[in-house]
Amino acid sequence: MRILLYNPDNGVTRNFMPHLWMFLLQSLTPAGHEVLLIDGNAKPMDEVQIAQYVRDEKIDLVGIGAMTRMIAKAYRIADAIRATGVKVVMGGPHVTELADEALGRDGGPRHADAVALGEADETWPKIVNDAMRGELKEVYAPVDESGKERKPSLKQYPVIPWESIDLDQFNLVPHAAKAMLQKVGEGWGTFRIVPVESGRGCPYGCEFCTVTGFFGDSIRFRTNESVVNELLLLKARARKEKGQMAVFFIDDNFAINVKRTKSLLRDIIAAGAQVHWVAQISANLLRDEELVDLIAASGGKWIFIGMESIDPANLKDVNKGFNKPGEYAEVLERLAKRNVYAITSFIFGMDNDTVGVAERTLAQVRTWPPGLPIFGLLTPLPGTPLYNRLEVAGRLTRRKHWKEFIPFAMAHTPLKMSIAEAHAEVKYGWARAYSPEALAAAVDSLDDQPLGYRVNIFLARLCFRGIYFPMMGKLAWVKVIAQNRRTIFKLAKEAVFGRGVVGRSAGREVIPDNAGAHEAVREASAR
Ligand code: B12
Ligand code: SF4
Repeated sequence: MRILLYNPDNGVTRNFMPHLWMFLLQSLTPAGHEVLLIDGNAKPMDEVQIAQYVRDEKIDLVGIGAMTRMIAKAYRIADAIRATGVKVVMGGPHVTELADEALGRDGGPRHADAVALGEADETWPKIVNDAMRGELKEVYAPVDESGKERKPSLKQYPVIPWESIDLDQFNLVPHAAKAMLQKVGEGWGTFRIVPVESGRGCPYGCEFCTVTGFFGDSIRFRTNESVVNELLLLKARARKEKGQMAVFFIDDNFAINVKRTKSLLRDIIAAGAQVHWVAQISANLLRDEELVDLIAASGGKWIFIGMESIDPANLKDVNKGFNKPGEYAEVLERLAKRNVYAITSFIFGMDNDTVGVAERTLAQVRTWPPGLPIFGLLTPLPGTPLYNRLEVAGRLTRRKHWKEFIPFAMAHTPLKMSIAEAHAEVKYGWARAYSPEALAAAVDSLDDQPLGYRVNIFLARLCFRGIYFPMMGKLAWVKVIAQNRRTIFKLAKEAVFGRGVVGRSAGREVIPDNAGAHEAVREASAR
């Protein structure tokens, strides 16, 4: 069969990284089938185009995976494909929780011929074989022979053939610049961020998160050897094509078992398998100095920390009391000392939030080493304890918010402010944290570091700005470059002429109170 695996775009920003499930299922497909991959973020297609593609390419089976926020698009694409007579299987966190919705058993229209519940590592080969025989079932659950739920072990992890997979659609370097950039340094003709998992599961059970329910609270790991070999494969490919390969360890909590993480990082160093990497680690696990040393030595550059709130009452409400806002600064300093920086994620609209929460949060952020703060709204995802609590309390304002996805929009009423006020807080957070002045201050706060670090923080901030202020067209980029021309000029001057007299500035990011932020706020209001 010719099988297409498709991941819809989220309709707002382009993902910087492809989705692991596609490569994983491709590697787990029984021999004798051809598997094509399309990530809608890299190759946007509408319903008419996908239907045409399926016909032109003579596709026999389509697999679609989607998070809740892309499910409406996923259903539309599935409908268009099914209308051509080709069967559609859906999987991923959303349909696992709401299989009846996808199968049209909840009174609504049917979108999928079959649904794979939970982790599909072991069910995917069965699905392909059943489809081949024309005996596709409606629901595939990861169970053992006696019908008991079984979480796949990661000890026999498949080898993803990174050396030969077509990764053209995932190159972050513009096509026009490829040939020229191949000659720069070790080569920058391609730059890709590739998802790699080293383990699954998180026992913490935060109220808003689907992970503990989906992957279970039993944590499973790949062998160090299999992870190290994967990194070596990625490095070899980057070298061969005169490009760069960075890795996002997508484990929910990369250091959930600190002993194991240290042993993996040591093995990576010993094998010379270091690549630049990003991972998600909760703040409580970053108290360990030796772990942070190993993170830096093994290539760790950015750590994503789900801080969520600076208010302990909020954290307790969502079962994340293990986060201690009092130690955030210390944790971030510990990382920054090794030139590792943090993506700090905050959620507004929590039950104890009041108007002004964004400014209170930013006041703390400004005292920390420069990083990439991101702001979202508390979102009741189906199947989470949060969803159930809000439903029982009658607080959901859009019970099926995923049917009409709106970015940065609440689906329930917060307790101590209105929905509109919560939206305004998020807007304020993004506008202030990513204003030209804030970007300049972040760069200046690294004045005692080599140019590369300052360019890195500047570029990363520009890209992250696009999460809230989508920069999809050339015009949007021109505008943002013009707004940040002073910082760009300063960095360019230093690159050409070297550095003059440099004095370390205030040490940390100090953002002028009002200057310039108005411009960004105006832009935010215009969205
Ligand atoms: C990496 C990641 C991201 C990346 C982007 C995704 C990417 N390019 O990889 C980044 C960091 C950008 C991101 C952002 C967000 N993420 Co995210 N992310 C993850 C994370 C940590 C890993 C995903 C992964 O690769 N897992 C490993 C693979 C193997 O698992 P899997 O994808 O579930 O696939 C398995 C099964 O689901 C199934 N399967 C999946 N698809 C299909 C399709 C078919 C046909 C079949 C048969 C089977 C199948 O088989 C696979 C193998 O077992 C997950 C948590 C997690 N551990 O999964 C959250 C997760 C997916 N994210 C989540 C959320 C909420 C978000 C955000 C909306 C957060 C926010 N508020 O901004 C954003 C939005 C992203 C966007 N662009 O729209 C939620 C989604 C819950 C939901 N119901 O939708 C998750 C589950 C985490 C959570 N807190 O609950 N995320
Ligand atoms: S620590 Fe992260 S992955 Fe684990 S339950 Fe909490 S939010 Fe989810």
